[in-house]
Amino acid sequence: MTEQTLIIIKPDGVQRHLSGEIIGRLEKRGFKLVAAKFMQISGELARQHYAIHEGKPFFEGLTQYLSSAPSLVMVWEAEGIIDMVRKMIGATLGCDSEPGTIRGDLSCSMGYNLIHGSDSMQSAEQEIRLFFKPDEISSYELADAKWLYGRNI
Ligand code: IDP
Ligand code: MG
Repeated sequence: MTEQTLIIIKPDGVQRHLSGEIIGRLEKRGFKLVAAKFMQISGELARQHYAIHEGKPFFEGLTQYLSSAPSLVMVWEAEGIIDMVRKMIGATLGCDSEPGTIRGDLSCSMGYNLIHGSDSMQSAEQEIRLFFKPDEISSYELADAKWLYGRNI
């Protein structure tokens, strides 16, 4: 089933010049970019986005981190993309994530971990709605869709 997921290149990713590297990995996998916004997320929006973590010891630091400098907020689309991207991102903390993953290759911090990716269809829908109006999300065909998504079985 075609899914959409919210991906945020967080402030450390932008500051460390890793936006291109991260987008490159998503593009090379064949996912379709359907929306993007470069913005400094407000404290209020960061709290809404991470509302599920309210009350946890890292909540204040987390929302300060997300709102401290610009982020690149995007929606990517593909069949089964939510789980595929989560696997590409790796474990939550850079120090725990496997080599080959975005965090495992590019980060080693306890809380600064470069990227957010939605973890379920329900959270993807909520998160996308928080950052984008429906008319800011493009609907189009990729010219190479036949080769990317084709199957012989
Ligand atoms: P995820 O980004 O892998 O989905 P979540 O558990 O949803 O991880 O946590 C949201 C964000 O909160 C993480 O990406 C990370 O930036 C931060 N975070 C999570 N756990 C900790 C922690 O134990 N210490 C510091 N920051 C944390
Ligand atoms: Mg999460």
